[in-house]
Parts: sequence; structure tokens; C-alpha cells
Amino acid sequence: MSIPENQQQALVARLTQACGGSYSPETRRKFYISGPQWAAAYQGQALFHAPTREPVGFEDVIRHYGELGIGHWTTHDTDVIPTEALGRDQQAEIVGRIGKALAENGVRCSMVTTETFYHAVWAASPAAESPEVREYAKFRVKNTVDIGHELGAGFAVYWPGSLGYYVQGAIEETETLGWYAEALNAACDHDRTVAAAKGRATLKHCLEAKPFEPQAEILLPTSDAMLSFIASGLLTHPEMVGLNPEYLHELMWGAAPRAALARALVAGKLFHFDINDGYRLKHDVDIAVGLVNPLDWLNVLVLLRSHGYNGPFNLDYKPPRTTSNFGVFAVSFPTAVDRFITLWEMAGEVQDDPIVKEATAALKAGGTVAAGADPRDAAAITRANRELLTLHELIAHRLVQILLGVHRGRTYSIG
Ligand code: 3MF
Ligand code: MG
Ligand code: MG
Repeated sequence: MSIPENQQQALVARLTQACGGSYSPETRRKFYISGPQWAAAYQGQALFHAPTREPVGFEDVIRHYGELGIGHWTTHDTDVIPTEALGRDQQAEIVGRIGKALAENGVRCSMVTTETFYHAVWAASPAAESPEVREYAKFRVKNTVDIGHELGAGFAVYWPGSLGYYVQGAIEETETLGWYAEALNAACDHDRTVAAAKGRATLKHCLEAKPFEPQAEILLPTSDAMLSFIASGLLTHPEMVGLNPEYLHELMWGAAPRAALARALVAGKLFHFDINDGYRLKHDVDIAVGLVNPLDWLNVLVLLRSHGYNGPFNLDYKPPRTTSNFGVFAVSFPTAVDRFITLWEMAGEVQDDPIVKEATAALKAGGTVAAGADPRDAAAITRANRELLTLHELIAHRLVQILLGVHRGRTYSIG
């Protein structure tokens, strides 16, 4: 029987409720999870896609986040301030309204970011040959720092966007990277001045890499490229600059996201983390966290928990085009947050699991080599550890059991 239009939301709400497993807004607020303005306001448009949803303004987004228990909000400068209004009186008026909406809904602005990919001014990148474009880029990142301090943010993120090219030869990469660094240096210098004047801490400046889009060739395509850029000597305040890795951006180029995060951790540069999901070697499909690779996500969170990384976790995904305006806040955001929290809790179970613990400890203890054995005897060392190494596969099995709930007695057709 067909479902009348006016009964469909109730059906979606009832089935969402029937799924169970949802956390209260109070519980969700205990996590440092942020909801981007652009994710909730995404209308489903793309190169080959017309929008499928109506526009939604920041007041509605912030109100919904507050109700759902998403305690933090993030924004590009141009998500809510028209490009032409940036740095002008209209900006102050809009920022005032944002501050009011945040306060009314108990939501805090955690991160601000500069759009350097959409507007035509960035056609030749934010580090274009034209000095005017580069001065304008400096104005934009400094202005974003101002907005961040005004709204009480702790983080500024930079996805360089169009820092790259379609055809080779016209630009010289080392020069372009130097120019890009100049914009970041301007942002950090300005931040130090503003923070000192306001008696606030400086922002954490976080670079976000993406390998394939929106140019054909990208100058800083991976988090590792950005680590080397931070350490290159081009930055005047490298200590203020770290990373905002995005799970899918690393997966896209074929990386193990967990290993990319580990490299950021050992460099002390894991400042911020965009959470989502998708597929290797595909475009940026921005699927919500845990819908494609829950086992890999579980492993990522085990790594982060064991290194004390507790957020921010920024829900940088795109509600699918098939989801309605109603569905964005009734299904898409709450289920994304709840999957994340469940995976986070599971990661805690992995850390506490007696089997994983004993197996890991045994592997680290290693096999017993005969006293007085020759340390150059590779065959003896191999024999001494031979049986222990089977534990690698057993640990992987155990992680899947934890993901499936088997460790808590869930069974399938046993007996
Ligand atoms: C693009 C992204 C961006 C960045 C954002 C933050 C629109 O794939 O991931 O989201 O996260 O620009 O700087
Ligand atoms: Mg992102
Ligand atoms: Mg992305």
C-alpha cells in the first residue's frame, strides 16, 4: 500500500525510534563532536546533481544541533556571511546574530575555516601569481581569525582547496608553496596580536589535505605532505600549525587512515579530525561515519583512545541526496553521532578486552630464546616466536567479534 505524503515523516520517525541504540542529548554533549554549518545546509548539489533539499539557515542548524546534543558548531567564513560582506559592517551584524543563536541553544563555535575553493577569485588558487589575489587571501584568513575569536572558537582549519592546477607548466610549485605559506604566516601573526589583545589563547591552525579535488593536481595532497610543509621552514610559526586530517581524504588516495593518523600523532600534530566514511580511490563521497568501514573506524578509535585524543570530531559529511530536509535532523545527524559514540565505546571495550590484552602483552613479551643463544641466529629467533604470531589473526577476529557483539554473548545458529 502506498504511503501518503503526510504520513511519511511519521513513518521515518517511528522506524528510527524502532532502531533503538540512540543516546540522549546529554550523553552526546559529553563528546567533543562538532556539526558543520555546511554539512547540515548541504542541498545535494554537485557537478552532475541538482539540489534535492531546501536551503536551511544557521539559526535552524544551530537550533537543531542544540536539540540533538551536538554541542559545537563549525563554519566557513562564507557559509553564512556573503563574500562581499566579509570584513564590513554587515559581517559584524551577522556574527552578532550567530553569537546570539549559539548562546540561546547552548552550542559553542569550536572552529572557523576560510573558503578558498568556491569563489571565482580562487580560480588560480589562493596562492596565485597575482599579488592582489594573495593579499586578498591574507585578508580572508586574517578575517577568519577575527571571526573565530569573536565567536570563541579554538581552531582555524585550512583546506587549501584550489591550491593546485589543471595543466602543468604555468606555475612553479616551490614559489606557489612559499606564497601559500605567506598567507598562513599572516593568519598566525594576526592571531597572536588579536589573542594578546583579547587575553585569549591563540587558535590552533589546522591544515586539511585532500588528494584529488577540486584541481586535477594538488600541491599538498596528503596529511604527510602537509607535515613536511609545516616542517619545511616556510612557516614563521610552525608550532601554531598542525593537521585536521579527514578520514575519507586519506582513504581516497589509498592510505590506511589509522596509519596516517599515527604519523600525525607521533609528530604531535593531530589537532582536529574530520569524521566521515567512503571508499578507496573514489571521489569525495562524504558518507557519514561508520556506514562503510565500521571495522576500520573501530580500529581508528582504538588508536585515538589509546593516545588520549578526545576530539574535536567534526562531522564533515554530506547527508545523502535521498534524505529529505526533515531526514537531515531526524535521521542523518543523530544516527551519525550515535554510531560514532557506539564505536567509541566499542574501542574502549577493545582496550579492556582480556583476550586482546593478553594476546598483545604476549606478543610484546616475545618468545623465549634459549639462554646464551647467539643473537645473530635468525632461525632460532624465528622459531622462538613462531606460535605467538598466530595471535595477530586471533586479535583481528576478536575485533570483529567485538564489532558484532559476540563477546557479549550474541550468537548466530549455535547449538
Ligand atoms: C572538502 C572538505 C571541506 C573542509 C572544510 C574545512 C567542505 O572535502 O572536507 O569541507 O573540511 O573546508 O576547512
Ligand atoms: Mg573536511
Ligand atoms: Mg571532504
